[in-house]
Amino acid sequence: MTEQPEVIYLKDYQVPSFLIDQTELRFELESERTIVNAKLTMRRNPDCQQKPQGLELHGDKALQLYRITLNEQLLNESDYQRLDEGLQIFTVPDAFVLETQVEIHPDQNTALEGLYRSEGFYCTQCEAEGFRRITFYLDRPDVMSVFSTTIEADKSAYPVMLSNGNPVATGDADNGRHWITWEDPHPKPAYLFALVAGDLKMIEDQYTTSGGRDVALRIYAADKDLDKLDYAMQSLINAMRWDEQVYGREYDLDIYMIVAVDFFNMGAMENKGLNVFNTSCVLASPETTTDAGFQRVEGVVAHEYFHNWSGNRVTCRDWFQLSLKEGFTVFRDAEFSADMNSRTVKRVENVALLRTAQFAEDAGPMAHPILPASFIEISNFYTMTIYEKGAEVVRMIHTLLGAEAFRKGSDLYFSRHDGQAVTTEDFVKAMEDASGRDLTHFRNWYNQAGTPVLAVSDEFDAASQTYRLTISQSCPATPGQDTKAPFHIPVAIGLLDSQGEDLLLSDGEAQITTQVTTQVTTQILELHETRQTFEFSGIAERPVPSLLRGFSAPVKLNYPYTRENLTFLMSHDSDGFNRWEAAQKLGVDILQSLIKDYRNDKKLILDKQLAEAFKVVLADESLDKAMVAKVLTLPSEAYLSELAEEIDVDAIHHVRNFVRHQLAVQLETQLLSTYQACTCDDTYSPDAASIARRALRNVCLGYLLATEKQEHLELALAQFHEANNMTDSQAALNIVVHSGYQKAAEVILEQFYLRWSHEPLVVNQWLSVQASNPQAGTLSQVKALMQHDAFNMRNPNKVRSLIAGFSALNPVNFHALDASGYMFLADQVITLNNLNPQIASRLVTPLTRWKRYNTERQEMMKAQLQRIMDSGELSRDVFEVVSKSLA
Ligand code: B3K
Ligand code: ZN
Repeated sequence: MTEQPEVIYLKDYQVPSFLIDQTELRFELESERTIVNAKLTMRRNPDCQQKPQGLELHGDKALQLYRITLNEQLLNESDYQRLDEGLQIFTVPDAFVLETQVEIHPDQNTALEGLYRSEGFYCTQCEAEGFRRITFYLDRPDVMSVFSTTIEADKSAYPVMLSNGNPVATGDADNGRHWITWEDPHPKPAYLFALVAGDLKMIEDQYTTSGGRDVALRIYAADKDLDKLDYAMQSLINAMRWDEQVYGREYDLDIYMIVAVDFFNMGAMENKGLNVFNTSCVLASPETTTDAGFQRVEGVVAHEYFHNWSGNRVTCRDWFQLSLKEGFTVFRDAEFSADMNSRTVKRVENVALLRTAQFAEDAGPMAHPILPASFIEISNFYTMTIYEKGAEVVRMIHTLLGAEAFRKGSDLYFSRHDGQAVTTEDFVKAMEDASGRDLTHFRNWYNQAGTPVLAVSDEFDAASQTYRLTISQSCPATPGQDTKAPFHIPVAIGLLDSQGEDLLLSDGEAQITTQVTTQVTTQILELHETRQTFEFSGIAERPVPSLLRGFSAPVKLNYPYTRENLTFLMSHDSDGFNRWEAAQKLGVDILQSLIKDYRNDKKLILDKQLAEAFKVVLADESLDKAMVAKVLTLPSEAYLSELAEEIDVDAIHHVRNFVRHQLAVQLETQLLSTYQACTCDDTYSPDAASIARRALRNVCLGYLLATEKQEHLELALAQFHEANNMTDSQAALNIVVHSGYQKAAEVILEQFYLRWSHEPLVVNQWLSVQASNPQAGTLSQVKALMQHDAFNMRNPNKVRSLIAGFSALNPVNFHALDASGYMFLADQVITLNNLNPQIASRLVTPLTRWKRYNTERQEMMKAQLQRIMDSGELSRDVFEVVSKSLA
């Protein structure tokens, strides 16, 4: 049994007793070990009331301590002691220089935290608490220090050696070695430290900031990937310009570096001046990268760049404040992507993600507010809630204040707190101070978990020409929070007349009163109470309400729309997001009633309205093709599951396939002509219009194969063979494999692998196409693939593609009634718990949602969670997730 790990509480926060003004590091990279010398210039923190006699530093158990000196005096063993996860020095003066020397083993580091090796390169990952695996330190974000870093290594194996800031000196050493010193003038917490060394190649560009600073931009990668860096460079330049224009933020060093590594626990890391990226978020080429991949590169490059202000210049006081930098930065990168591409498409994609993954998290055992009150392992809190819901909360502030006041607020926040480690409260306060708005009630979003549910009803009084909307809010209980106070929710609405035109509404006041200043077509209703009625006068006929336009708040909204209302909104709503939303709602309504029929053994008959609505959309050439593709895509199995009271995996899968088949048969001609109309031989370009065309074409292809006609299989195979880009060839591969054409699938899977076996990122796609295959027999295929050369349990990208591809993206197979999927996942979690706890604990997620299934599945899922629990010494990461989900 695992010893009960300690729970850390926000309420216990105390300022650090000591500060580190200067940090001088020296790394000697040797083949079997690395020696780390740290020289810390320290003093007591004047803001700390206590004056402890001694000093406690963080430090991992695995650090091999060679020596410590205090003000150049060698300490002996009676002067200090090793703690479980640190070092205590019994007596220190008010100001002193502490030097330590330790040995570490990057080549044995499979957790990929601290200093480790990725395919021959050295690299680091320090957020959140990885720096303590490198040396003894005050590894907390409110201790900010100026860093100087010297790296020494073999010159031929490690010609490139990088760290934060600017290079200031370099030279040769004995035995074919060389060294370099980097200095970062900006004080920073240790989590932003980075070191990279290896035989890296780079591309270089240059950017001049609006203030006139010339910045060298360098993107480093392995030689073979050098031709896949241009898109990241262009994205970086676009992001730098955008942040100047939209937020008035300029870059603050002479050099900005990005390094691509293959072994990485997440997407990328915003280390000051030296971002380290998962190759999956930086490499892009038409032959190897899908449209989604290109957009991911653009978004992640921008996200990490934006952190330079929202995260680095102004950082977090403690890790409970994580959403301060992550929620805000996600909001910033989403707006950037919206400006670079199609705003509505970007919003639809974000909301789809939020509503499946984040809503599910908020309804599960790990539910937490965006400002959590406690944690066991902070790595478990890099969640959809902190990131995506955190971004929605910032977006709501933007909606409530308006763009101009929001910008004043962000300017005030950055200037007031530059160089500081602050809290979400400081952010909200700056927004209040700059705008004059009172956000007292709004703060509930920071402390309460769970997804609010809005129930909307309306009445129309023809005699007085009055229309009333009544909105009630509630929020389900979450762990540790049985009841919730009402939230302050901005609900953007419009009212449509019978011609589909927007009615003019008054701006500003929630309650429409006599004084009408300006008239708008979208009004923000501010909901504060459990139940509120909003009245609109001068309304001549009963309108159709368009509710929660642009998804103005992260809530579930229920209004008794008829199917006619929804098809009407699909074609008339002036809000692009809500046109899509109407299609989703229509799809959900139809699918849910068919699921009920299926479970009652009734014959399935598809309501004609769906095909008719789709036909209209397919015929309308004025529509954005990307939106047509989105509208034609039925609500996902994941979304239907999230909405279900009790998830019936098989019913959802069967019914959704049935509807797809019916639609395909009924719309075959239109689908085929749209498919052909979207065909294009131009050279690949990842611009919005081309992406839209490919998206629509591939949605049509998917439907066409659902007709089960041989001629359409031929079409898909032709696309697979002739495509000049990865988007089209991978889409064809995916469709053929998932449609159950087993023979054809085997052939093209083999061809695909032979063609791309030298491109790890493409091979990852190949793994995930197979892992997510809903056809029977996938689990044994996945097990076989684990033995394949293409798989490596130590590489998180491989694990995500194959194992999470199966457990998270293949519900019918994962939830097989013989428990084989559950047992398989538990086995992998137990193995990974030792190798890479962060990846292991992410992988458990599908099992933690057991309460959502029927008793039979519940028992089987719990049994596997229990088996993980009993499997021996668990990491804090896995322990926290498993114990909370069994509680
Ligand atoms: N800040 C990093 C995430 C670090 C995760 C540490 N377990 C990437 C990002 O959000 O930009
Ligand atoms: Zn981030």
